[in-house]
Amino acid sequence: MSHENCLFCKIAAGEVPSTKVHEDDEFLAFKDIRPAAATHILVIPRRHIDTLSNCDESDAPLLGRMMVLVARLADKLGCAYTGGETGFRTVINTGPGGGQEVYHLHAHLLAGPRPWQRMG
Ligand code: DGP
Repeated sequence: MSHENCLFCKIAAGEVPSTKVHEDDEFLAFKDIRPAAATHILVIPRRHIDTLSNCDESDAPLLGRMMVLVARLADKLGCAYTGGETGFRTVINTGPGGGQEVYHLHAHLLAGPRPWQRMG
């Protein structure tokens, strides 16, 4: 998918609305429109990278900073691992076989009960 038609590029540019939880010069984090857990945030680089499989060594610093940001956001959102039963999941779906729907690199930050665990 080209940069011009990329949904997450449009979200990063503010052309498509989102519920932001963080933004800086390099990254944006916003709530997933289809939450699969009580906390479900997407962390994206502003720069268009389609998929993790197309990253190389030159992307390593960005990927490292992205993972550190995920951890800092987990702190901020109150779901960091601080002992006991606390903690969160980080998922990067890659390609159709990995369930990737949006071809702009993003990390899912998920924490808390899944919707079906909160029912009843
Ligand atoms: P993935 O399968 O890893 O490509 O996940 C893409 C996620 O993006 C999926 O959980 C739903 C979310 N999503 C799709 N469209 C939108 C949108 O317009 N806004 C927001 N906030 N999230 C979206």
